[in-house]
Amino acid sequence: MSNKLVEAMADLNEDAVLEEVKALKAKNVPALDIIASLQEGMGIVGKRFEEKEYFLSELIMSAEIFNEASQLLGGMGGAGTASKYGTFVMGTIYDDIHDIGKNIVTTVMSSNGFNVIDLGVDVPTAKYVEAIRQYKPKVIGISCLLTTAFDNIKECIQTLEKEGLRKDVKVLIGGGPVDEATCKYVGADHVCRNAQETVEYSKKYMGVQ
Ligand code: B12
Repeated sequence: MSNKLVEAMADLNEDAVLEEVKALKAKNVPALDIIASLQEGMGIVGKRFEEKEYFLSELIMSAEIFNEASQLLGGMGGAGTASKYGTFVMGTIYDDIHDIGKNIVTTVMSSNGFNVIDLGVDVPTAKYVEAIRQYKPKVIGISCLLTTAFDNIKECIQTLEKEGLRKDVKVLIGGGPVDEATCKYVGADHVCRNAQETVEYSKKYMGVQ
């Protein structure tokens, strides 16, 4: 973890963030480790927002800085784009438009050989149902950053059950406030803290190691 990068991200110091990302890249620090520091910084941004030290404009700024920094990281060091594993369907649940974490997960999954179908943000249940019928994935991912949208994930998973699709698909969830208790509450299979964990669990569920 680069404390310098965590602090620069938390302070929304754009120049310092970009400079430090370039410096870490030059030292061959893996892209996912750099992302972990940026993610930690974003957590502090969130806390400052909660404590009313930051406002919506700062949240927007943090997203812009994060996106610029991840552009410097390019493909995030995967194993190439040829699809050697199964299909992974991913989206951010409806009422939620946070997509930075989702985009990292989809990029890393596809660069690790998964065929990724990205449904975007604010995804209604019907779109998950349609995608599961069409692409027949063994694993799907639902991203959620808002506690107020937990019930939406629950509704989505219950609908998959009603439609007879749940037994054939593992449901991974993730996003800042999501934890084991959320996983139990919404009826998902597993919660992943980062993209690498998502790759590992997906390989396991898809029967490849
Ligand atoms: C940036 C940001 C925004 C940006 C988002 C821009 C974008 N394009 O995504 C903007 C400004 C749009 C925004 C808006 C809002 N936000 Co906001 N936002 C954030 C912030 C600061 C960072 C989120 C982020 O990108 N983190 C970095 C990424 C890399 O981390 P991550 O998403 O967790 O993803 C990683 C893992 O979790 C995992 N992962 C993520 N998804 C998935 C999915 C699967 C399947 C798997 C396996 C893994 C996985 O892998 C990722 C990579 O490691 C968070 C603070 C926080 N602590 O998260 C608040 C936060 C999420 N926002 C919050 C709020 C309240 C809002 C607003 C309601 C504010 C408002 N008053 O309007 C709106 C809601 C808009 C909406 N309807 O969705 C609250 C939510 C509180 C709560 N308890 O629900 C937070 C927690 C801030 C806070 N502490 O108060 N926000």
